[in-house]
Amino acid sequence: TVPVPQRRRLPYFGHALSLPRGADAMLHLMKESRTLGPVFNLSVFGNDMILVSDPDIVAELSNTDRFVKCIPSDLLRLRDLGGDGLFTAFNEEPNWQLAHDILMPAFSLDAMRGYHSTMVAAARSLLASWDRHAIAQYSTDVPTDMTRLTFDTIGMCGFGYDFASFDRPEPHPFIASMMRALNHAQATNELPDIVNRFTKRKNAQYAADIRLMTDLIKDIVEQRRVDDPTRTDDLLGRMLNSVDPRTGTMLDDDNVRNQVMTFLIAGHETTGGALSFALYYLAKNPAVLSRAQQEVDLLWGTGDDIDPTYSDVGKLTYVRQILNEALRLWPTAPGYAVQPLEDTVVGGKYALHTDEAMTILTPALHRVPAWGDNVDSFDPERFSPEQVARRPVHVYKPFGNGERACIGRQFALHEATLVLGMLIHRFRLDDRTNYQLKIGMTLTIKPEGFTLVPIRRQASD
Ligand code: MNH
Repeated sequence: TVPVPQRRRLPYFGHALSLPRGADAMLHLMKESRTLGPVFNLSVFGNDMILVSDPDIVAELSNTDRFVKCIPSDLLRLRDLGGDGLFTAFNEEPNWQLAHDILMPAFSLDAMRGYHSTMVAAARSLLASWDRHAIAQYSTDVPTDMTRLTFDTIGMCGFGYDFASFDRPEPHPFIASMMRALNHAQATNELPDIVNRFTKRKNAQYAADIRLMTDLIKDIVEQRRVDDPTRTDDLLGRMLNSVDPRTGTMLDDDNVRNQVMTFLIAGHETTGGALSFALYYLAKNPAVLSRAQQEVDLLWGTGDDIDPTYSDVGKLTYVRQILNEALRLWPTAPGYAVQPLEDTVVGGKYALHTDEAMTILTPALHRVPAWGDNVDSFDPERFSPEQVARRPVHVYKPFGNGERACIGRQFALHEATLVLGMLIHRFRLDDRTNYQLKIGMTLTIKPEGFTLVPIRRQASD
C-alpha cells in the first residue's frame, strides 16, 4: 500500500494555515482535488480527513457490505443540536434503527400524496410575496425566500405548525438561531479546543441559540399533545404514536425532540439551497428557462389560477432535470463520510482502518470526466434518460448512499419540482444586477446575495 497524497504539513497546524474559512474551504478542497488528485489527505490541528472524488473509489465506498456512514468531528459537534436524531445518530445506536423504521412510511409515495396540497399552499404564499415584488418592481433575496418557503413547508407537512414566514419581514427567529449555531459548530470544529475555551461570549450565544430552538420544539410538541394527540398522518404524529412492530417500543421524549430538531433543519436548508441554485441557473440560461416554461405551459395553460395536482409534478420531467443538474454542480450538502467495517485496502493501494474515514467530496465527484466535456457548464440534458443510462451510477451522490442516505429525498424533489414549476409558470426572472455567483456556506451551501426582480409573465413571454 501507499500513503494518501497530501501537501507538506506543519507540526500541530497540519494544513490549517492554508485552509480558507467558510465556503471558501470547500472551493479550496475542490481545487486541491484537481492538483493533488482525486484522493488526498487534509489535516487540521491533528484532525485528518481523506477527501475522495475518484469515481471507481466512490463506487467501492458505496458497497454497504464494506462501508457505513461515519460521524466525523463536524457531525459530532452537530449532536449538540440533533443528538441521537436520524442525521447525527451513530449506526449502532438503537434509536437510529427504531426511528428509521418508524419514519420510513412518512416518506413513501403515498405519504407524498398526502403532503401535496400543503406544499401547494406554501408555494402560494411564495407566489403572493413575489406578486408584491413584481408590482413594486422590487428585488427579492432568493435564498432567503427559498428558506421561508421550505421552512414553512416542513413545518406544516411535518408538524402541522405554521411558521408564517412570508408574513414576517425577517425569517422566523428559529432560522437566525439555527444559522448562528451551525456557524459556531463549524467554526469551533476548525479550531483547536484550547482556542475554543476562550471564546466565552460566543459559547454563551451558542447555548442561548440552542435553547431558543429547543423551546420552540417543546411548544410544537406540547401543542400537538393538547390539540390533536392521536393524529398519525404527519411526521410528528408518527413520532408520538407509532409502536415499532419489531421491538414493540416507541420513541422516547428526548428522542422525539431530537428528531423534530433534525427534521426542522435537514428538512429545509438543503432544499432551499437547491431551489436557489436552480433559479440562479435559470436566470443565466434563457434557453433552458424558455424550454421549461413550455413544459409548464403545456401542462397548466397560460392562465393565472392554476391548481397543480400530485400527478402533475411527475410530468414536469424537464423541470426535474434542471434540479438534478443544479444539484450536480452544487450539491447543497456537499459531502458525506464513510468508514470501513473492517481494516481494508481501498482502490488497491490505500490502507484504511476501522477508525479512519473517507469523505466523498461530491462537488468534485460531480465534475469528473464521466460527465463529459464542459463539466462546469449547466446542461440539464445530462439528465435526459439516454444520458443517465450511459453513465456509471456512482458518479452522482447528492443524497448520500446506502441506508443512511437522505430519507427526505422524494419529499425534497416533489416540493422543489412543484415550486420551481409554479414560479416559472408565473414569472420572468429579471437578473438586473447581473449577479456573480458567490457560494455561501452554513453547513449547507447557497448562492449568497442572489437577488432577482420577479416580473409577471405576459401572454407573449
Ligand atoms: Mn437530507 C441525510 C442531502 C433534503 C432529511 N441528506 C442526507 C444526506 C445527504 C442529504 C447527502 C446523507 C448525509 C450523510 O451521509 O452523512 N437532503 C439532502 C439534500 C436535500 C435533502 C441535497 C435537498 C435537496 N433531507 C432533505 C429533506 C429532509 C431530509 C427535505 C426531511 C424532510 N436527510 C434527512 C435526514 C437524513 C438525511 C433525516 C439522515 C438519514 C439517516 O441517516 O437515517
